[in-house]
Amino acid sequence: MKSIYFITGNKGKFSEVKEKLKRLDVAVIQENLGYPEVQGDSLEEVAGYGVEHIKKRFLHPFIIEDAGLFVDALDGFPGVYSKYVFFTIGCKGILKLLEDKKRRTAVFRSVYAYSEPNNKPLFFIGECQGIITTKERGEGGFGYDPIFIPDGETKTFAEMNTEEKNTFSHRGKALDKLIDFLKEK
Ligand code: ITT
Repeated sequence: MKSIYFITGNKGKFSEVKEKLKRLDVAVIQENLGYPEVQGDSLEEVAGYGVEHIKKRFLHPFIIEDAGLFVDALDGFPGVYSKYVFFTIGCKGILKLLEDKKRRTAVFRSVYAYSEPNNKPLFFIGECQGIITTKERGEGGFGYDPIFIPDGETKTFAEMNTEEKNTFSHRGKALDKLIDFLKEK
């Protein structure tokens, strides 16, 4: 069985990836090495810096992922700042910022970077459009899941199980592209 390292400190992300890769003959191993998340203009830029940093210390093929929530009425905020904003103002803070806003559309974006020694990283991108709720709903998932409903659904991501969330989510879509690539390898 092939194995791949996923460098992440986020358990929620890791379970989603494990769930998805279990159908493929690939074992995914979590490594919480930590890497600096530089403040870039795009998720690709942030992931690209992460890859260069990890490559110097880790000599196996690996993946990292950078994700964020981009809210239209807030001009794309929190976007590349999603982690910091989550740990400071959280879901409640985002709801507060949107209190008087009719426009509640948002998009989750996910970028995977696949890296192997001596090669440039490859990027796989996924998006999920949806709306921001007016209240937090659901106990599952992580991060902004309790305030996000994907288009065409009534449940928030936090009200879905991992498999269900993966069928809609930005991470699930980006991961499908990564899986297609890994199958060919
Ligand atoms: P890494 O160790 O993999 O970098 P992280 O927690 O730092 O994990 P990111 O920087 O990629 O994750 O994501 C930024 C934040 O965006 C994250 O802390 C969550 O609050 C939020 N987020 C990302 N993906 C999400 C998802 O699928 N559902 C809800 N919130 C999400």
